[in-house]
Amino acid sequence: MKQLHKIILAVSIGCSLASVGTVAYAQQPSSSTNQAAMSDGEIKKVDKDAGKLTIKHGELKNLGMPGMTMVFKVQDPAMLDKVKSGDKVRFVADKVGGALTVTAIEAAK
Ligand SMILES: [Cu+2]
Repeated sequence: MKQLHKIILAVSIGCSLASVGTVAYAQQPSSSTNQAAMSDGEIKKVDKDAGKLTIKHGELKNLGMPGMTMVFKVQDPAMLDKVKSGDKVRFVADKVGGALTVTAIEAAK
């Protein structure tokens, strides 16, 4: 169990580094493949007990989903501390183990 925790920590550090790269890209006017994967959304609810976010999202092209308000799991519980209800965000959602999961999230500018 402790081993698993270490792996999760390592993965989330990797994610943080990846999002730093994304922020650097965001300052350039031209789009990149990195940017294309991110979708716009607005946080409607943060459920720390369940590890879930309710997001009003725009089209999710990678999932073939139109805009709607729905609940997502988060890949990393630390994401729940980064956002609050009403925040405008850019995020990446993907199917992880059959569940729609936020795999990256950042504040929208
Ligand atoms: Cu949806």
